[in-house]
Amino acid sequence: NYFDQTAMTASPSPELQLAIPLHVQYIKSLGENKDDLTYHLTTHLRLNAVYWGLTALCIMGHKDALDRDEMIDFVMSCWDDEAGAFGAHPDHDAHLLSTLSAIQILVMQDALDRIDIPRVVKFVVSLQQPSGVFAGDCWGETDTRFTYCAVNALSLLGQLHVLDGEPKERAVAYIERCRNFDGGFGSQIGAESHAGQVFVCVAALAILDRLDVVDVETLGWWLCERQLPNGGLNGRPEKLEDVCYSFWVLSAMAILDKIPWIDADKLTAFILSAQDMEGGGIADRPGDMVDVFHTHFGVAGLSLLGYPGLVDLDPVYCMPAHVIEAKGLRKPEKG
Ligand code: GRG
Ligand code: ZN
Repeated sequence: NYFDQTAMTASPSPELQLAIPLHVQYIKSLGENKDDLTYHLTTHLRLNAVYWGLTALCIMGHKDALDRDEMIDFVMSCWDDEAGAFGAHPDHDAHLLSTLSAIQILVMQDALDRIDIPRVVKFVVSLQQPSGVFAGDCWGETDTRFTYCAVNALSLLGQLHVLDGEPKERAVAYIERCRNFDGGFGSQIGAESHAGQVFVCVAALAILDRLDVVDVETLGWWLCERQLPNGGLNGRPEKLEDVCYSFWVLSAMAILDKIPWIDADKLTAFILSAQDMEGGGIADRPGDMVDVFHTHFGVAGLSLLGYPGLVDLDPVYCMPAHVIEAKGLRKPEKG
């Protein structure tokens, strides 16, 4: 009939591709609307956003799109000399989240020599609580996110050995107590499983070489259940899909060697459909406003899926695999 014929003769719509030049331009534009990159980054992006932007550029093979010296100067301007670590903005108090971002940026820019490593190590170690979990800063909020930040930062600094023995045992024991019946992990003991917390706990255990704590089959099942009929992933049952879970969920699956349990083609199509094909950038879901966070985690997810032309991402450190490999920190995947 007529409809079948048109369906057969209509030219297929060109398959959506990753618009790398547009996304590079979008990330550059975040720092270029004012003469001074530093000014703009302080007011609009903060230190973690510089890490997201730089990592996305590295994965897309355009690391040099942002000026290296300006970026390093900005990172150093976030140093909190009283605490001995980095804040999110110049004149902000030091925090583990921003300290990890600073270290990740300096590692990617091969500028770790700018850091007073013993002071940062002292700051990180001082935040471990008697239960084993880490606080984010001197005000004491605790979360398994901060344990990940602490062990990632120490590992990148080549100082993970400072946790050897009882501090490491306590850190692992706390994460183990956050494991739930569904194999997932929460932010605190008794908190519900959430894909973001699953990532931080599994990645921290990978760095600490204690993946034996993970119930791989149960968690692998919970993680692949995050895929919805539209191809996108949610962060926990009954919630909406969101591009950033392409990283939080997939990275944990990569560490556990369960990526084949996801429908990669459908997830790839979902991430690509959340691109802004005019202004560049990726949103949390199709039609929403783009931001650098979802641009980074969308590109990161595509890299984990083996999207052609992208640099491999290390799922544990969320940095280019060749950078982690060069530091001798690349973990073999768990079989
Ligand atoms: C170096 C990659 C890297 C991370 C640093 C900050 C951090 C360590 C990890 C964050 C992990 C995390 C908790 C991510 C989840 C973020 C997110 C999308 C939270 C949204 O939660 P809800 O409850 O949304 O607002 P849902 O999707 O559940 O409705
Ligand atoms: Zn999101």
